[in-house]
Amino acid sequence: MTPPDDLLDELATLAHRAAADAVRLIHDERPASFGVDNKSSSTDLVTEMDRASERTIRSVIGAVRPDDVVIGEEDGEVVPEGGGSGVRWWVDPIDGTTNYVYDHPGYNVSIAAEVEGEVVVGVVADPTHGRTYSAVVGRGAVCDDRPLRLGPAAELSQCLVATGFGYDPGRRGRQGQVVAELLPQVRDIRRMGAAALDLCSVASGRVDAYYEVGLSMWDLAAGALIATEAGARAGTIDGGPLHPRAVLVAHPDRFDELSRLLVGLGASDV
Ligand code: LIP
Repeated sequence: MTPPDDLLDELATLAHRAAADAVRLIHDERPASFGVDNKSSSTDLVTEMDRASERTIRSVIGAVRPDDVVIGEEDGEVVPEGGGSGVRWWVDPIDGTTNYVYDHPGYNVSIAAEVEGEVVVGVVADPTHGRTYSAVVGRGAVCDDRPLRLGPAAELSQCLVATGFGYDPGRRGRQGQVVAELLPQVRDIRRMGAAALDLCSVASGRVDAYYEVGLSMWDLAAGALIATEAGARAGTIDGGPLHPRAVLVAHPDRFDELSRLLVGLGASDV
């Protein structure tokens, strides 16, 4: 059941404020240098700015809604005393950290609010392109103030498809083999290095579809709501309900055909 409008309004306002404060920190006030560490592999980066951004977001949310659960990429799940309010936040403080380290366009701040297990608000702030994508469940999706709505589906051979790769060298090799088989069958591939931006690119028609394996919910939650509120279908590569393990987001008229192709290429088995 959709939450009451006043709660949706409060969560949306808070998500926008937290994202704006985080963008100010990581982009507008970007320092000349900052600490960079590795996580799961030598190519899986985290910076002091990821951590500072998440602290900022947690502070903004906590000041207004101290009883909410916040799950962030860097500091994990923090459950307040008493077990929480039923509202849970998914936070990727810098989605596309490698892009951020190299100052390459496309890194973003991704914040989603979930009520009783349903994502109802999503904000993705993309400062290098000067855009903020957002959606509230049942109210559609926008890029800044411009409504987002998918147009007609492109033929599969004319689809521009975004994807991403994991950090494990072996998995990356297998994912590269899938791309090599896919490439001749679609218009082209885009690898933008940030899942939330890939999802918002489907919503805004900058790509026709996006698939990726091995995401986390904080990569996915906000962008998937924005894409579905813009008219896209979001699910797993094999056509199941949306799950971070193997994501496919595409025009509803092209989803099944692309799913069959990707399943046949072993895209979800890498
Ligand atoms: C990134 C994702 C991207 C994926 C990268 C990385 P992070 O998230 O947004 O789609 O391909 O490997 O996982 O780690 O930069 O927040």
